[in-house]
Amino acid sequence: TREDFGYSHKKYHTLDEIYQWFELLTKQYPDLVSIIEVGKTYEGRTIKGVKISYGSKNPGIFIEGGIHAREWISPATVTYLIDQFLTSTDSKIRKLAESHDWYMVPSVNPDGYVYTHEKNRMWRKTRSGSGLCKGADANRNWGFMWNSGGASSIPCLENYAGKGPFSEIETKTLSQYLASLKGKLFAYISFHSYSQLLMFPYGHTTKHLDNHEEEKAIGMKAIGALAERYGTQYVTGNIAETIYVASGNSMDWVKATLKLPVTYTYELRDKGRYGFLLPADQIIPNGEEVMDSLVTMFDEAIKFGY
Ligand code: PAY
Ligand code: ZN
Repeated sequence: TREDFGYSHKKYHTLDEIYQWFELLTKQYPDLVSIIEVGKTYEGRTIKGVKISYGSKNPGIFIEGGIHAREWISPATVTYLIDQFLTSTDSKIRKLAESHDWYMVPSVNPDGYVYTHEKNRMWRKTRSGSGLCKGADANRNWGFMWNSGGASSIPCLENYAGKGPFSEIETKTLSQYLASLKGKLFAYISFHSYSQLLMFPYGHTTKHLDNHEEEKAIGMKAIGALAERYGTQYVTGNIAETIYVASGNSMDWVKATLKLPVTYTYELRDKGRYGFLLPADQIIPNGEEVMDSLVTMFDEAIKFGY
């Protein structure tokens, strides 16, 4: 971690700070890091991430953070991972970093994230619309089995699915970017909080996927590795059986449309003591244990030929 470089993992950062740090990274690592623009927002911001690539044509992994604005540990985890992939001297992390192309986006809902910093810390949704209740749940708005359970048609509710599939410019533009990567990606990871779960699709149904057993087996190994460092206990399983039915989420669309074999949604720390307000001194330990789990996840994925 590089406090000398103006970016500390001991505190949560604003969107501007994250984007400024990206610019520094492209200057410090011009051969490895490029800024990617993966979408637009209702209020006119750009959804930005970084691509980290140590070689050409490595298998691609997309990392989604911050789809829910108040889940601050999610963007913080993604920026921690970016830093580690560039600076870690641990041989397992180096191998993981250097053998993949990483598309890493800490906040896919920047309007919401800014709103949690400036107006309402507990905001979850996007900021679209002009009615009494603004925004849609960006994790209920994707165009696969849209609004078919665990989502709402009522704009004032937290899980409002939006006016229609991809009514939100954030999900629409991000999905177009993802579709443009077809053939390059084999894995998609999204970070939420809280509950300490490692979930895989589907969310709209409890029916098992073709590779349910494989995702479950990889998930079990990954949460075992996660627990080793600090004893943090996770549970793994599909979204609908592990937390609740949730349709129109990003992961279901990715699974159904891009047909990637490795797809996981983390519900990060904690289990409710602090909930969305996880203290900043947990960013690093949380990041360390998540990295441990990713090392194992992708070691295991190879064993299944993924
Ligand atoms: O795709 O991860 C999914 C569905 C489950 C999450 C969701 O509702 O989108 C679970 C919740 C979340 O991270 O947003 C859990 C948190 C604690 C909440 O707000 O209920
Ligand atoms: Zn969430």
